[in-house]
Amino acid sequence: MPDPFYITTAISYPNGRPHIGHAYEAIAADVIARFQRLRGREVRFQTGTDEHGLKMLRKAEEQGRTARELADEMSGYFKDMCDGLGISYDRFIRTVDDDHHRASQALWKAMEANGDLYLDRYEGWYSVRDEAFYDESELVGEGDDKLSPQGTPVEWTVEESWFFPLSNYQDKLLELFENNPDFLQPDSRRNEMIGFVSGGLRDLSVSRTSFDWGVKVPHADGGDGGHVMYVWVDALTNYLTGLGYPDDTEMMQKFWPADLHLIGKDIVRFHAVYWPAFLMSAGLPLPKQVFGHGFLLNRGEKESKSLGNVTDPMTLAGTFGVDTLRYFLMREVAFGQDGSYSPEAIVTRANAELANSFGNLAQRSLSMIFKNMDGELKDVSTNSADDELEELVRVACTAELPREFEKLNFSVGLDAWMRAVFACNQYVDEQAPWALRKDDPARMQAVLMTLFRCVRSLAIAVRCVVPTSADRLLDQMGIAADARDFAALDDITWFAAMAASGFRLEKPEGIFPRLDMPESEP
Ligand code: ME8
Repeated sequence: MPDPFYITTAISYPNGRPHIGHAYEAIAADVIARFQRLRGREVRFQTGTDEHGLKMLRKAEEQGRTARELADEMSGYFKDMCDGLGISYDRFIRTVDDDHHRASQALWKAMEANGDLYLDRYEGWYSVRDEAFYDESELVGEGDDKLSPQGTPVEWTVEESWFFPLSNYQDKLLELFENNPDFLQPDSRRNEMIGFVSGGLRDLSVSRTSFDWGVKVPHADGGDGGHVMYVWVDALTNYLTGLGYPDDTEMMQKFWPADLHLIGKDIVRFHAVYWPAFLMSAGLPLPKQVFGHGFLLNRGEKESKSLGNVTDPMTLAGTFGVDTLRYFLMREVAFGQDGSYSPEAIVTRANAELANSFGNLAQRSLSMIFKNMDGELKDVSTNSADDELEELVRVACTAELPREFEKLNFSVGLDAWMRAVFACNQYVDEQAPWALRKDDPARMQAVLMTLFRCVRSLAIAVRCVVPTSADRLLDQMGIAADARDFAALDDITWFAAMAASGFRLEKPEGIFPRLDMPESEP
């Protein structure tokens, strides 16, 4: 049995509705989860919302309601987005969940038992937008215009706080980055963090006393001593909560350490510095990989309310189709780098690759089998042109695409897949099966059966990216629901068995419609 696989996304702040960046991360994680399932691994996939902290509290106050009311409403939109985009999560966690409070307190106690928490007074800069403490030396700008390195406002904060001795972990973290380059990827983010940690680490304030919207700090007398945890302490713990930490040792043993924390580039510090330090302190193994993906921009610009260019991802999905959006995002952007989207880019890519290439290949192949062979499948002998094409498709679907997806190089993997689609279309044009119908029906059958087999392989390989469309196609082709994974692509007996089963294709229906540019900007 292949190893189980645990993947998580960041948990989003539900202080507003989800934006395209949230959709992008959820889709990428879902593609990975589905890909690993296709490889036969037992996958656990977690996403959710990060609901505590000052950012949520302030937003709720602005709106004249409680943080819990705001969280309940907004978290629902995030869950709806995931459901609408076909995100195959096993748990949608909310940090207000009871088991999450218990897990966070258990992690706290483990760090305390290791002698790693002490009480002191915090005096320094805090950015509510980033929920982050910054050192004076990291700030940009002067006087009242001081900003965090992320460009967000900071405020001077003074309060009693528990501290975590991050400085004690500096050498261990540097060792981790040096000895285990896979721990933090891509390399550019790793280098950035090596620089940050080498510059020296200050102890981290890990509790707050000026408000109470958070997980209560467990206190020896059973109270909280007036402290709630710093929101990032509880937020990061969500990855353990979902595995039943600390009680469910079986689940922890099976899925921890996580194989992959997929996050955006702006929160690498929390995942690659704070999180491993907390885990080391608590005596828990470290995640195998943190991957900081790039940002998605709207026509090259950051979306913001002031620019008026904020796009609801569900509107985009409604306009272009969920699978089209998923395909576009995975294909267009070199994963790890920033990328850009626009309606024109989505329409151009979808029409060129999904409608005109793969969709057209599937539709014309199945239509010809339906019309010229009464939908019957025949196990007839092939020639070298047929065998070469099948080999090319086999390599693309079972070697190139999986190799690249394993490295999270989605666009490169899809490029290999697309080249195989082009090769199939070229083969159709060269073999011209429609012209063989009268003079050489046996040859026509060989060509159409070759195409049937190739379309099946291509559909199975791309299922993790466009699950609904690929499954509709495979349904039409009569491919059993439990024979749509990479193991099925290695099976050499399936076609003979299917041809012998008496299966007949019905009149096929197109899977990927041609898109028109929407009249107004979605
Ligand atoms: O950071 N393109 O929440 P969040 C791509 N609650 N990804 C983007 C993006 C964009 N334009 N904008 C944001 C938080 N993201 C914390 C996480 S995890 C224990 C706690 C990504 O709602 C961002 O990098 O601000 C992050 O990975 C995720 O969306 C949620 O961001």
